[in-house]
Amino acid sequence: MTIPTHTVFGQPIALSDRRVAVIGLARTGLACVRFLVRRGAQVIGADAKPIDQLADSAHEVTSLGAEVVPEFRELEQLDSPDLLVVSPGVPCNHPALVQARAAGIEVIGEIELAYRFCPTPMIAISGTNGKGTTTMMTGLMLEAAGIGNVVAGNIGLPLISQIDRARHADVVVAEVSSFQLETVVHFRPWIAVLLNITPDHLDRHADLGEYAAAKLRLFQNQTADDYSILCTDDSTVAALQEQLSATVLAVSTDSAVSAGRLEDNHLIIDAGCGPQRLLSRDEMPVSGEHNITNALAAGLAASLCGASSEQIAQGLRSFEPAAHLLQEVTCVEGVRFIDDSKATNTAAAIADLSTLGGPLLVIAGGQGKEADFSQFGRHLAHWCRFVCLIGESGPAIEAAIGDDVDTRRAASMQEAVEECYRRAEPGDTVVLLPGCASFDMFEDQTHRGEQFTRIVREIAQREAKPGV
Ligand code: UMA
Repeated sequence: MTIPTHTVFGQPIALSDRRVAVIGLARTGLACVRFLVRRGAQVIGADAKPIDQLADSAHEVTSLGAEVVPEFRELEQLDSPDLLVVSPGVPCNHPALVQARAAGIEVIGEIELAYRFCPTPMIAISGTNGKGTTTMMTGLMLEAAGIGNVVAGNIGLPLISQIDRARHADVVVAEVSSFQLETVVHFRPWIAVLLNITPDHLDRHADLGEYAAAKLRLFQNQTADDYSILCTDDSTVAALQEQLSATVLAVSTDSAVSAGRLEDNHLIIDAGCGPQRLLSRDEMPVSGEHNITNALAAGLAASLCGASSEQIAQGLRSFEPAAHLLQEVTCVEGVRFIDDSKATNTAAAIADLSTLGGPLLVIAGGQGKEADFSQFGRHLAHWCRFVCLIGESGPAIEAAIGDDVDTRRAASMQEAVEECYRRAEPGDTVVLLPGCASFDMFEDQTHRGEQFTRIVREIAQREAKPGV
């Protein structure tokens, strides 16, 4: 199997001397402004924030010769743009986007812009959980095979920022979120990977159906020349098998016939050239059943690019879990502290609870995204002997846990960590496992994990100097 030479389908976007408005001026928006200015567009950078909160980004935008529109709400603030490029955090039903579409102005997301200029075929990886891990694993497998690749997207590195670099690569590996998929048009990945669809972001998407529909845009332009890798242990993903135009490769740890499967406790992949054994599940560099699925999906994608089983296994062995994902911080007086700040929805948090096993002392809660907490509450009650609740969703999660487990609410991360440590005994594990987004109390999930880690390290220092 080899990487095809075809790259982009769909009309090229003319940029030179066209007025292009970029909506949102954080990581994605700034990367778009830089890209568009380099291509000769007249760029306007717009953001809902007032100018004093846009200090650094506004400075960069103006120094690039582009205009800045702060406090952006309405299309008329943009002075007749030809094209709008939208950041993932800007909802599709934003009034200005609705007005632009009604006025016949093209509205696309950053992923569509990146796709239209992408010089290589693309592997796009999505799913509610595990997409970042699978994206990283795929990159490492390609690396081990000497296949030039660029890894970017929702992992924190805007895809558009890497498109010029991709000229020297064979393939681009992109983590794509539902927010990013909502605004694609011609986007057609050569390989599309869908891991799972469970309730998340229900504050942005009207319901699970709308969220799933966004994820399905991954496949909408694929043809028989492309591949769809589906993790069919998820029933919503399994139901897609008959509907797609591309060649489907299924991954399942429960089925003996899937293209990605477990046999005698070994990870096996067959991308069309016969079964290949990767490694045994005991050799996996990360724990958790879901990571076997992630590794099989990544292995199939790498195999389609021409990587051998030895190279795929070598890449997988070199995988190290990302920060804030079941990451051990330290052990204080026999109490283990684990940072799982990236468990930002209940499905991820439930999977991680069973990976960790109990009994645990857990810090849970945050911005609830209108999730149903009943299952999360039942799992917390099963695995925990104490749950400290933070953030907006604290009361709802506490109600879902019921009376069988001790709970307490804390107003800050400091209070939550101190409370867990006060109650913990040697041999116990304290986990930051929010099951929620972070934006009610923190800048983002990384900031939340960093605060937890800092407080734990301060406790460790304090305990190392008794009497101080
Ligand atoms: N803004 C407006 N108007 C609005 C909404 C936002 O002007 O109506 C402005 C904000 O004031 C802010 C900017 O838009 O200045 C924020 O844009 P953004 O939210 O798109 O943030 P970026 O920093 O560009 O980060 C985005 C992704 N963020 C979201 O999807 C919310 C990052 O994913 C991604 O890593 C980054 O692009 C690079 O691709 C984060 C995320 O939480 C990690 N993703 C969700 C997830 O993984 O579950 C989908």
